[in-house]
Amino acid sequence: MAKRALLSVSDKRGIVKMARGLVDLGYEIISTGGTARKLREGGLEVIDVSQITRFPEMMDGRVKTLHPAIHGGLLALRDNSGHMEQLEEQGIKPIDMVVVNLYPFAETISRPGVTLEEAIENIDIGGPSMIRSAAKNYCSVAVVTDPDDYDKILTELNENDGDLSLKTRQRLAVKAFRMTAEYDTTIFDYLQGRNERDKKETSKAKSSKEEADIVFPEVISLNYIKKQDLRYGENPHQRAVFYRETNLKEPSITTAEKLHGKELSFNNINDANGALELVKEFTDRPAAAVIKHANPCGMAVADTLEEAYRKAHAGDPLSAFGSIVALNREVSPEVAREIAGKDKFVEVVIAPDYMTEALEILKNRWKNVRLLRTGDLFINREKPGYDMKKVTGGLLVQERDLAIINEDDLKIVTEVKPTEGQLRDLLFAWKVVKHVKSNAIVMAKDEMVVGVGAGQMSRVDAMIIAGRKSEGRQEGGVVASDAFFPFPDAIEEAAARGIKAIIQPGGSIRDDQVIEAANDHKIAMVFTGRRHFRH
Ligand code: 93A
Repeated sequence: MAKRALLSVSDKRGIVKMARGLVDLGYEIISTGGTARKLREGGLEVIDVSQITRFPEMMDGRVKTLHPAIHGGLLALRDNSGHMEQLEEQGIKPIDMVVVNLYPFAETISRPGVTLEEAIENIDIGGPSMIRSAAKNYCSVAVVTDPDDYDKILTELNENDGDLSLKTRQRLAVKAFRMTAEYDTTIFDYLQGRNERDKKETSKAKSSKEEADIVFPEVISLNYIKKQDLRYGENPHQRAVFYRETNLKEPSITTAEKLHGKELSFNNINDANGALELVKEFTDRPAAAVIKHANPCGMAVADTLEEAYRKAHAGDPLSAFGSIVALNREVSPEVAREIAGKDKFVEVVIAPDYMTEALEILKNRWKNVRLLRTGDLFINREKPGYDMKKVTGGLLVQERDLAIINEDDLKIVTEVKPTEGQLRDLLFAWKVVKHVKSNAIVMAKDEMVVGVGAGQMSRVDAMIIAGRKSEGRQEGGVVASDAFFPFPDAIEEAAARGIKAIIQPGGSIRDDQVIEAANDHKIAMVFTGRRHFRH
């Protein structure tokens, strides 16, 4: 009996050549309206789906292939005599291959001004159904969903007497299920986003301070798709893979495009993520972050990106060797020259974009440096997604820490008030300290980080380390502490270093002693009422 292939494609690229290849191998071709027309124009003989189903294509094509004559032919187990007898009884012939791609939903919704009706009409039902039927029965049926695979498939069919190996069919099935999962996720995202918009339009507009809606599902299911294999994990003896979250619509380390350099490692990705998330916090000024082991060792904002990077590097030049650099503006040749300076070594640069000459400078300086482009940076505060932390046998899930404060949220608790320059530096340091592992202390001066104490088990140690890092440069500067001071000892340390203002959440039972120590040393202190642990 001749083999049968069902071809039904919206993207008609390469379909005539594919069909001709199948016909040459002795396949009969079954096809839907537009695809059949295209194939006939290409001079091929085609059986219409309506001949198989004995039903016309109905309701503007909404129902064309949704029929037992199609799905029976796809789903019947060839080695199950019961299944095969039932096919015979109903006069259904097996279908050995489907070549299907879907209504272009993603393209449709990305068109400006698209209506809900247009979007809904582009939700493909029959296509995914055939793809899933064929993929479920991959032991006997081949499912081809990607026009880029046609040539490879034809080659294998020709080498193999018109058959594909079981391994190939399985690979195609996996690809197919991945594709339909992504397709449905796009629909889900779009409709959910619309529902949220509709809700907002009918109710009062939300103030920017109000938090985004967040749903914690009862069961966490497939929202991650494999992006790439990694050479290894945090250490060479750990195997590892990088997954992409399908729901997040925001520039991130997962959407960044690699323009140059070696493969990204597990640690590169983690560090570049930390660097990028930090500079994303600063939209109104050019900002540069220098990251080592997921903690900032340098960070600055300035009037120009070049100046911001220069200050960020100067924050801790020793630690900056082998760092990951993130920038929140396009990289100019001047900035590239500054990054590529003598005695410097950078592992990764991540930025919204690069001027051509800037790219050349960095590529020529280091053959292996990874250069990543993100496009314009923003934080999607409406749909920020989750933050997750793996524990053995479980998963902790929380909202992302996107809290922001401004001057009005601060409570001055000391006799001395911060000056305007100190206030600016306090708010700057507060944004940075959120991105430092706890216990965290950031010393800053003139919108530049001069010392960081990260990941300490006691706050006073974090202060001592930040002080040592900023030796001689912190005089007259400010301190940010990610959580309250349990004792006044860290204030004494800050005072000994010439610190003039401190920002911290407050809320310790010894706040009065802490404030008293600040008053004694003429240090201005402000409370934020909110802490930023990060572990
Ligand atoms: O509207 S549908 O969901 N109903 C169906 O029964 C059906 N069968 C195939 N869409 C359906 N298709 C899709 O039509 C395929 O997935 C393919 O994208 C498209 C091909 O239509 P045509 O051959 O008429 O261009």
